[in-house]
Amino acid sequence: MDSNIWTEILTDLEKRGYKGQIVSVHYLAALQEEIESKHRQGELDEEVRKDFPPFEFRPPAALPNSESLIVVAVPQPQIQVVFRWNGETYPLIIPPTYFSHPNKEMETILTGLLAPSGYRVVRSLLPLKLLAVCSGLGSYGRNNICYVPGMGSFHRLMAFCSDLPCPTDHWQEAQILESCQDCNICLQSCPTSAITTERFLLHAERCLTFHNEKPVEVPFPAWVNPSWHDSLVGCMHCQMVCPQNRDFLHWIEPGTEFSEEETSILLDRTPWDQLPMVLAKKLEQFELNYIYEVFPRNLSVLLRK
Ligand code: B12
Ligand code: SF4
Ligand code: SF4
Repeated sequence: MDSNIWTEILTDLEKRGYKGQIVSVHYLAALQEEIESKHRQGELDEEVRKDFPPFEFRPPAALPNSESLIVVAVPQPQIQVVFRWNGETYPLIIPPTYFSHPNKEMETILTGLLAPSGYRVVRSLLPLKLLAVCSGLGSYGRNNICYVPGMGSFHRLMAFCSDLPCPTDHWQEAQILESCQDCNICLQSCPTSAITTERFLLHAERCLTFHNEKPVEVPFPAWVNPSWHDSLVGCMHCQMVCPQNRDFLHWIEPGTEFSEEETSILLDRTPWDQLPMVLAKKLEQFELNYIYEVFPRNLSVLLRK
């Protein structure tokens, strides 16, 4: 009976173009141990660790009798936003995952599937790539990003706890893509040398994304070369060169456009509450309000490079 619901959920997700996997809640302990062992071995930079969300390695208080973890991958495109500045047109990329935040929508879908059988779901804050890979949903690329068949690395991961009993007990060691065995293109194209041969774990403190996701008032470290930036936030170098992403690279959805006047207001790093109402609404409409804290600084670098 429960395994029927389990199959129904995964089939329903696939019909919607998503992919999911369900594992026992007992593996929360394995996830915790894996992350903490990296900490004990001194492999996690302190500044990077401070940026981790507060992972919850226990069933959430809202669902203490959780039995399973559901991890879902939702395909995500790159978004192109156009800025007009000094008579020039600048089309800039927002990488997958920054634009759309479908967590609530997914919770509603899963609730709709589980509620008729009396089960519930609650969103869970977990190390998502590790969960996805150990559950069998995807594999790590050498660039430390998770690849899911049919989506490459262009997807958003999310996780939920549920009181739905888990009928099978599938868990595996973290896997690397087979195609990485004879390839290191991402390593060669990473401008900051965050991907190395000396260890698998990313040197996240060197990753450009770590630095260009900081608030506008934080200056870039002196070693960051302005020419390395390729996106309004984040960085696409190690994903764009990857052969496993070949089929997804051209999935670019149009975002909005900003006039010379609007671009100038953004470049001035105008505080959110002082933005003209129309511009604030436009940023909200295109979900750029989520990254407003960070992108005006990156924009200055990109328009001047
Ligand atoms: C903190 C964080 C960052 C930090 C630090 C990244 C890091 N590597 O930790 C920074 C700001 C740098 C960052 C950057 C990016 N991020 Co980020 N980030 C996160 C966050 C919040 C936590 C990640 C985490 O758990 N780190 C802890 C480390 C220890 O875990 P790990 O990276 O999985 O590392 C494991 C492996 O290295 C493994 N391992 C060790 N040795 C070996 C050896 C072998 C052979 C194998 C197979 C494995 C293995 O062990 C480690 C776990 O202990 C997640 C959201 C979430 N809740 O999970 C998003 C998340 C991982 N980020 C995401 C994205 C999209 C990005 C960027 C691509 C953004 C961009 N540039 O456009 C970059 C990618 C940079 C990169 N090359 O990895 C997506 C990834 C989606 C995907 N397809 O995988 C996530 C899941 C957000 C989401 N909801 O979708 N991110
Ligand atoms: S570029 Fe090559 S090594 Fe890097 S993740 Fe893709 S297949 Fe693996
Ligand atoms: S996101 Fe950019 S800086 Fe970070 S590992 Fe990939 S290529 Fe390197």
